[in-house]
Amino acid sequence: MTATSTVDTHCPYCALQCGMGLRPTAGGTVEVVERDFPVNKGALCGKGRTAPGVLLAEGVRLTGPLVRSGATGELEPASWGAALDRVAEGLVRVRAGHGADAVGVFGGGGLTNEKAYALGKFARVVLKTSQIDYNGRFCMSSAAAAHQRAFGLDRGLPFPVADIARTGCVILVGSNLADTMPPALRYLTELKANGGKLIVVDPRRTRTAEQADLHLQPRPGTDLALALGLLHLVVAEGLVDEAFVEERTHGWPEARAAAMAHWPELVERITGVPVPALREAVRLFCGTPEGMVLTARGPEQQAKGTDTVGAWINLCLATGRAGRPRSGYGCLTGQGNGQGGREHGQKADQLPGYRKLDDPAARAHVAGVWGVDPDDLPGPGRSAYELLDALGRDVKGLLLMGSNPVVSAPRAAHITERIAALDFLAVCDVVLSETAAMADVVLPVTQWAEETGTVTNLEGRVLLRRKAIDPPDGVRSDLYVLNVLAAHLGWEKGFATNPEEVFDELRRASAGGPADYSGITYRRIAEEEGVFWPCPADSHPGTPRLFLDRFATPDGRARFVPVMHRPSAEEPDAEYPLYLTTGRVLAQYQSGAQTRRVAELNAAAPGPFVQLHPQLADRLGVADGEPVAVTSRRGRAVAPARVSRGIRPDTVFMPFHWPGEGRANTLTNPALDPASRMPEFKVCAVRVERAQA
Ligand SMILES: Nc1nc2c(c(=O)[nH]1)N[C@H]1C(S)=C(S)[C@@H](COP(=O)(O)OP(=O)(O)OC[C@H]3O[C@@H](n4cnc5c(=O)[nH]c(N)nc54)[C@H](O)[C@@H]3O)O[C@H]1N2
Ligand SMILES: Nc1nc2c(c(=O)[nH]1)N[C@H]1C(S)=C(S)[C@@H](COP(=O)(O)OP(=O)(O)OC[C@H]3O[C@@H](n4cnc5c(=O)[nH]c(N)nc54)[C@H](O)[C@@H]3O)O[C@H]1N2
Ligand code: SF4
Ligand SMILES: [Mo]
Repeated sequence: MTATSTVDTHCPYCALQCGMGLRPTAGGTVEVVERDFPVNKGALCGKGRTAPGVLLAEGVRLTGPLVRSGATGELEPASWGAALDRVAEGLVRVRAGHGADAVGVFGGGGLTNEKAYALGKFARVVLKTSQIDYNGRFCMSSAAAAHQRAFGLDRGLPFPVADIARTGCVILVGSNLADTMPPALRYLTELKANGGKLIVVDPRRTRTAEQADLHLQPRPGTDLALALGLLHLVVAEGLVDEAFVEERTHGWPEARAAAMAHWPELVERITGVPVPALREAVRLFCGTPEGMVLTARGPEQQAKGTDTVGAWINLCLATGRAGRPRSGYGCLTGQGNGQGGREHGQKADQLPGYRKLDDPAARAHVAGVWGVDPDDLPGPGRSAYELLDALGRDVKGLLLMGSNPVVSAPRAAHITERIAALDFLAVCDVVLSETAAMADVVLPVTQWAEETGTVTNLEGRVLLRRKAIDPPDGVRSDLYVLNVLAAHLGWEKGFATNPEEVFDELRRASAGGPADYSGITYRRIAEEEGVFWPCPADSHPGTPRLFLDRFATPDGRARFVPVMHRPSAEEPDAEYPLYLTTGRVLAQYQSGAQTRRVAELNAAAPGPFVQLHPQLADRLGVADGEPVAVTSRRGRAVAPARVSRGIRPDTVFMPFHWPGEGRANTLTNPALDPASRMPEFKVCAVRVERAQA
C-alpha cells in the first residue's frame, strides 16, 4: 500500500545514507522532504533530492520482464512466469553441461542487507557455485583488506562521522567529499571552525581540496611513498608516541625501518610533493593531540591499494592516532550499502556476519542456519574482475543483480566481449542498463521507496529504508525472484520474500561473527536512529566507537605492516606519456544507469569530459570544449576537453559515468592488488591528442 503520510527513509544512492522523508503527492508518486537525521541533519545533495525521478514508469524504468526472442534476437515483453522459467532453464542447462561452477553470480553494494544475504545464500545453497562476487570489490576492498590486517576487523569508519568535526587535524586522502558526499562537508567546515586543520591529498585541486589548509598534489599512484615519507619525518623529528606503540601495537621495528628507507628528498622525487610541504603536513598533523586519516578511492583503487592504506594506518599507529577518542583511521565507503553489502556473503570469500568461507567453524555455523551440510558449501571463488574475465570461458551462465559492468568494469570493452560470449545472462534491474540490454532475460525489480530493507552506512550504522509507494504493475522484488528461482531449481526449504523475515535469518547467521547483527531489529533501528554493529544481544547498545580499549586482533594489539613503495602497474613512457585518473562528478552516480535518467541531473552533468591543465592543452593545441582522443593500451576514448588549472600538468582526469565513445573504462588498467584484488582504476598511462571534430 502506498503511504498516505510522510515516510521516514534514506536516500537510494551513496554510503552517507542521508535521512529523508518521502511525502505522497497528488499525482500518485512521492516527493522528497527534509528529515532531521544525525548524519546529514536535513541536508541532501541533488541526486538524493531528485531520486523520485527514477521511480517513474513512463520512459524511465522497466515495467515488465523482457526475454530475448529466438526468432528476432530482440528483447521482447514476456510474462513473469515465462521469464522466470527461462532463467531457471538457462541456469540448469549451463550447470548440466558444465558443472555448478560454470554458473556465476554478480551482486552489488547498493543492494540492501537482505538482498545481499539472500543472493549469497542462493549462490551457495541453490546454485552450489563458488563463483559469486560483487562490485564492492571495485570499491572498498583495499581498505577492507588493510583494516583486517592492521586491526583484525573491517568497518569503514570506527567512529560516527560527526566525530570528524571534533578532532585536531584530518588528512583526507583521495576523497572528493564535496562532490561525492556533499552533506558531509559540514563536518570539515565545523572542524575548521573548531580550530582544527584539514590536509587534502589529491592530484586534482577539487572543491574539497579548496577547503584545505594544506593541499598536497602528488602524482597519481604515489600515496604509498607519501605516507612513508610523512612517517619518516615523524620518526626523524621525534614525534612517535612511544607509549602507545609499546602498549597497543606489534611490528613497529620493521615498519619503522621501511619508513626510514623513504627519506624526504626521495619521496619528493617519487610524488612530486616538495619537501617543505611534507614537513608542513607533519607539523599540522602532529601539532594537536588528536588526528584522523580518512581515505577514499584515490589511494585505494590502485594495484597496491592495500599496502597504501596500510602505510596511512602505520602513520596513525606510530603517532597514537588510533583506538582513542576523536582519533583514528577510517575509510569513507562508497555505495548505499557498501558496508553491509560486504558483510553478508556476496563476496567470493565470505559468509554472513563477515565470516570467512574457508573457516570450518564459520561454515558449520552458517550451514546450521541454512539447514545444509557444511561440506556441501562451496569454497571461495574468483574476485569480481577475474569472474568477469572468465565469462564465456569457465563461467558460461550469469545472474547479475545490482551492477552495470559494461560501464563500470575496468578494461570495459574486453569485459563487454566476455559478457557477449556467455551462453546465458539474466539481469535484475530497475532500468534497462547497458548490461541489462545484453541479457537473455531482464527482470524488472522494485527499488528503494517501493520496498523495505536495511542498509549499513559508512559508520557501520544499520538503517531502515521504508517502503513509501507501490511499484508499477509488472515489477517484483529481487527477493521474489530468488524465491521463485530457488523453488524451480529444487530448493524445498523456501526462500523468504518478506524483508524482515530475511533480516531475522541474517541476524542468526551473523551471530557470533565479526559483524554481529543479532541484537539489531527493525523496531530498534526505528527507535534508535540506527544501530551500530557489532550488536550481539537485544540488550547490547551497539558499538558507535570501535577499538577504544582493544583492537579486534587475538591479543588486542594493532599490527604495523612493513610496506615499501612500488611503482604503478603502468607508468607513463614515451608512447603513453601521461597519467590518466578517473572518478566522479557531483550530479551523476556510478555507471549513471539511474542518474542519467533524471533530467535535472543530466542538465548539470550532460556527458563525459577530459580534464587537463592549460599547459598540456597548449602543447596539444586544444581549446576548452574541443574533442580530444585519449588512448591507452586497452583502447581509445573521445570526449570534450575541459581545460582547468585544478589538475597536474602530467595527468588527465575522466569521470566514468557514461557508456559509448567517452567511456573512461575503455582505457583503465585491470592490474589487480595482490591482497584485495582491486583493479587499478586510479592510474594508467595514456596518450592524448586532438580528435577530429
Ligand atoms: N556524485 C557522486 N557521489 C558518489 C558516487 C558517484 O558516483 N557520484 N559514488 C559513490 C561511491 S560508490 C563511491 S566509492 C564514492 C567515491 O568517492 P571519492 O573517493 O571521493 O570519489 P572519486 O572521484 O572516485 O575519487 C576521489 C578523488 O581521488 C582523486 N585521485 C585520483 N587518483 C588519485 C591518487 O592516485 N591518489 C590520491 N590521493 N587521489 C587520487 C581524484 O582526483 C578524486 O578527486 O562516492 C560515492 N558518492
Ligand atoms: N574508471 C572507474 N571505474 C569505476 C570506479 C572509478 O572510480 N573509476 N569506481 C568503481 C566503484 S567504487 C564502484 S562502486 C563501481 C560501481 O559501478 P556499478 O556496479 O555499475 O554501479 P551502479 O551504476 O550503481 O549499478 C547498479 C545497477 O543496479 C541497478 N539497481 C539499483 N538498485 C537495485 C536493486 O535494488 N536491485 C537490482 N537488481 N538492481 C538495482 C541500477 O539501476 C544499476 O543498473 O564502479 C567502479 N568503476
Ligand atoms: S550525499 Fe549521498 S546519501 Fe546524501 S543525498 Fe547525496 S547521494 Fe544521497
Ligand atoms: Mo564505490
